[in-house]
Amino acid sequence: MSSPAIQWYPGHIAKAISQLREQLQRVDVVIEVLDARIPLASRHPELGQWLGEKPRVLALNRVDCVDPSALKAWQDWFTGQGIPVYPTNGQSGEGVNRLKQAILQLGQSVNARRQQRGMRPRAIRAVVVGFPNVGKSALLNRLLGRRVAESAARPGVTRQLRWVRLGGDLDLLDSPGIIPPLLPDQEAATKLAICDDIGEAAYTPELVAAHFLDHVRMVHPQAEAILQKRYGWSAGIPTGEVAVHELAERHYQGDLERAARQILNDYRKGLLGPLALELPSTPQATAGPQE
Ligand SMILES: Nc1nc2c(ncn2[C@@H]2O[C@H](COP(=O)(O)OP(=O)(O)OP(=O)(O)O)[C@@H](O)[C@H]2O)c(=O)[nH]1
Ligand SMILES: [Mg+2]
Repeated sequence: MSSPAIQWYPGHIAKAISQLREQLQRVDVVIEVLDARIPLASRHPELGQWLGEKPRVLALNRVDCVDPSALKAWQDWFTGQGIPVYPTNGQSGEGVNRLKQAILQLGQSVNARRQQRGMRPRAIRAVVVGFPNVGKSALLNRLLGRRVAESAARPGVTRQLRWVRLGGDLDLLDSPGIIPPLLPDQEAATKLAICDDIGEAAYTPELVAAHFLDHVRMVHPQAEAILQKRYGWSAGIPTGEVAVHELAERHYQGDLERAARQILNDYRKGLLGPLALELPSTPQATAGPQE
């Protein structure tokens, strides 16, 4: 039996997209925030078209969740395409100063033009844009050095666009996570589910956790020992599905959903180590659970 496809498009997202496109006229610089574990799956395919020539920087957030070699590979990959990329940690603030300098630098031309016209300089206006739960609001707080926007570990926290103006050199617009109405690439959609970058109502945790285990065992063979130790699995568990069943039987009276949630939450909290789910040089496609 095949499972329903992963789709998640709550009403506030459609509204946010139209408001965002309106507000873009008022913005000098766009900060596109990606999840460093899945930089391709967490990239909005239409954003480039909406932005046109608008200056933008890319924040590769959650750097603590990927190993340094994966981070380097992605930095090289984006830089090779002429896209300035800044690795950040919205929680600790790592990398945020460099990001801020890049934003101010890109916005400089605004004040140069104003000066030519005899006008006083004004704060640079930037917006944080990206998929749900990638850390946009956390980054905004770090960029402003104050906790002004709500930021929490679930997708869909920010519901409305909101300008934050603190009278400094940077005005920031926080925006709700956006996502396309349809996710034709279900492999990518599964990665969004694994990373908690899409609403929980959109997927079945058992299928997603099983797929996560299969994927990790394939691309990170060194994680096998960590998984065995944490979950008490013996060597030779054939598939992720069997592994989820095994954990459910042993710890959760056969409750597959609870076992699956434990595995996914462990990964999301970094308890399984830093594990990138996408690398620029490896094939992205493996069979997802929805196929
Ligand atoms: N480990 C880690 N956690 C982070 C990082 N940046 C943000 N977080 C956490 O991720 C969670 C989501 O952050 P938010 O700032 O609410 O994300 P958002 O993109 O604004 O989410 P929505 O408003 O729901 O779209 C929070 O618990 C943050 O503390 C990071 O770089 N590393
Ligand atoms: Mg937010």
